[in-house]
Amino acid sequence: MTRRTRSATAAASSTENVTLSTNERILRDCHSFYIDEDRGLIGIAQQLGLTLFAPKKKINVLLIGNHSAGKSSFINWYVGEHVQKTGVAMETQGFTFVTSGKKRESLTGNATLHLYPHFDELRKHRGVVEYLTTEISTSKENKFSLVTFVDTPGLVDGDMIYAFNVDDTILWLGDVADLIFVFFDPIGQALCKRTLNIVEKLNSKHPDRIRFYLSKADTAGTESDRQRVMMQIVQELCKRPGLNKAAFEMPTIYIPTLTGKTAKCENQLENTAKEISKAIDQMIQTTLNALEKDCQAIASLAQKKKEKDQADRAFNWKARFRGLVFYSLAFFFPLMLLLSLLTSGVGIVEMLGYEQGKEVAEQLQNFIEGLFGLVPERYQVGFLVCQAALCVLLFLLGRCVSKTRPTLSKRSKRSLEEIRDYVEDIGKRKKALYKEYLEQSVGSEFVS
Ligand SMILES: Nc1nc2c(ncn2[C@@H]2O[C@H](COP(=O)(O)OP(=O)(O)OP(=O)(O)O)[C@@H](O)[C@H]2O)c(=O)[nH]1
Ligand SMILES: [Mg+2]
Repeated sequence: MTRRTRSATAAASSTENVTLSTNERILRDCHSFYIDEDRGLIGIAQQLGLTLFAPKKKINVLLIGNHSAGKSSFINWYVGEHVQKTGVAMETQGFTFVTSGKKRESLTGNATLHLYPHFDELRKHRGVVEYLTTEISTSKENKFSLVTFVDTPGLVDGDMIYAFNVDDTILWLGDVADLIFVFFDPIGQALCKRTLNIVEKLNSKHPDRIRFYLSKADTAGTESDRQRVMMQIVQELCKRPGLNKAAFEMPTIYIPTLTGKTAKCENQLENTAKEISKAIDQMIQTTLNALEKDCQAIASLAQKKKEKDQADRAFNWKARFRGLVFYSLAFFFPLMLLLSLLTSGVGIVEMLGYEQGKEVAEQLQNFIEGLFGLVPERYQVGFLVCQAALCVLLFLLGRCVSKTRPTLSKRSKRSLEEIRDYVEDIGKRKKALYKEYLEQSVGSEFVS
């Protein structure tokens, strides 16, 4: 990277820093710790045989409900922009991701899956990609910059034919969603069997993610009408064993700008924004905690690898020693034999005229002769064969016990130390990020 491009990137990132909220910056920093090209935690962990995943930068909010329940209108309200088409007709025919970005743009299915590779599994749901779009908005309204809404087609019973398996796709999206908003409107109520079936399944799998709302509550009529509608919905829900839960809550919501006359009932629309904020806070804490855990896991793996290398080195020393013992034993007898031949048969020592050597040679010869003398003459050939076999056996055993384990090069050891220092440094930066995050809610004087 040239100096000019580097300074341009730095300038761009500092301008970005100014426009980003603290939470966005925390999540962006955490994300970059993982995916950094040179020193990303994902790459480092991979070297150590550990698989890590980059943390999310946004939460996914899945919206489901009967046709015309007000799902798309709710997204438009939260985003503060008319991103999604709304109307009494079946407006949303496929799945739409509504997310924030630098430029207002609409993406097709394939581009959407490039943007969200973790949604790639949607390809397995036949027909979905053709009905998948992404709407990018520049809005900074509410906490939209940290949310991706997933708008779904309105659910209806009967002859309606979807171009894909809508039930399975929604169930799959429920698995990857952080929040699932279920909208029941006073007209559709909870009478759509398809909606109830899906909600029941989602609720059995992710009861903590589901939130029920009575949408378009302003159209419910008088207070007593609204209560009757509520009762009917709750009754329908309670018929299902999977939805028959205690402390059932269903805030009433409506979009103020869409009400004809002044609505008479209480609007708990802010509850939705609060739920989204809570889920974002949860995600930030989970991300920071995961960062700490992942750094610890990497440091401990690096340490273990170092300890293993030390143990391997100690093992190798022992193996070499064991090998030496066995090889010495294996070569002892043939060496004796050779020396005896050299000293007696050829008489090299005498030839060379070494007086002291001659003495040693004589002793050696006596020893060998003594050794052979122990064996009766008729067994001496057999004894020699046995000795040869023993020699081969000891040699093979020596090879076996002297096998060494591979050890780390100096460079690899240094790189392990660097990894440990690096994750320690990230740990410190994570502490600073946590502090920043907590300071937003409790103030700097309470955070140590
Ligand atoms: N009075 C009133 N009308 C609403 C409210 N929310 C939505 N609407 C209207 O209800 C109709 C349907 O709204 P949509 O947002 O398109 O509903 P949807 O659930 O996305 O519908 P599908 O995409 O067809 O499933 C539109 O005409 C909206 O203007 C509300 O809170 N109060
Ligand atoms: Mg819609």
